[in-house]
Amino acid sequence: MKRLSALFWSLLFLAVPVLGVATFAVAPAYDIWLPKDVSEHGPAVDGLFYFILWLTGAVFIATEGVLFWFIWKYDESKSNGGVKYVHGSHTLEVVWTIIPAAVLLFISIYQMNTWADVKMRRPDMAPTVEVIGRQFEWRLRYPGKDGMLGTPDDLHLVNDLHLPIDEDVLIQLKSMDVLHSFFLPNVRIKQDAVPGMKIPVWFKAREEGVFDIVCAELCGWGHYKMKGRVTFETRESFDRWLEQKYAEQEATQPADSESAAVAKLSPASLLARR
Ligand SMILES: [Cu+2]
Repeated sequence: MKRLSALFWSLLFLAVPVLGVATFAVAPAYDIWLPKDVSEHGPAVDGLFYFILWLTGAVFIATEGVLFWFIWKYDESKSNGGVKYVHGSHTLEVVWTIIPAAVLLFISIYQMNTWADVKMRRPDMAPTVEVIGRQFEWRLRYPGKDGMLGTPDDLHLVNDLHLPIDEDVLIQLKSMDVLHSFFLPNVRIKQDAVPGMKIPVWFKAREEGVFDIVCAELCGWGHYKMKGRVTFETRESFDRWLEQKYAEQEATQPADSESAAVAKLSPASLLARR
């Protein structure tokens, strides 16, 4: 009976690494693995992800294997008498403190270049578009004909982001209310939108397509529906699209240019345009 119980518990613990590894192995076949990447820096980010996954995976399998082996080998039925208590091993503790510390130090140095590319080496250019998180939508503002944000000729849109491929794009990210997280899984971009801050986000998309914009921060009751869409397209069709949206917006403006400017700035007109 005791032998049976040892068998049960050791196999149960062995099932954790076996099923865990199996899940990872079949995930790509069921299309629940990383989403398609179409960005320039994506391979570097994915490379880091896989490196850390393999490293932690190996440690996970080793520790789970040891756990299984100890439960299997040292079960009570095979015990010959009392338990011997030991005080611990100073050497062992030093070793298993220094090894993880060294590994963490290595990872922090190894990832620095990728981090700098994604978060520090900002391209020297004016923002392509301003993205404003708001419960529960993504508001977009493109600079108008004057190429400057914050002027009366800005183009206002909601949830329908378009960006050109094969060139750097710079997004100015803001939040109108609470913390949101601007997540573009297909270009490996995730950045918190923080109230009161203008945060630059940049990347280069390399393929055309329509992908999701997701909010990755639980931002309120409607968080689940805070979904937009990003369309990556060639420069020519991006310019054509901008032109068309601009004309659509102009068509809905009052004829008088001064009242048009005022209307664009008032919150009531922003709401009306939704
Ligand atoms: Cu949100």
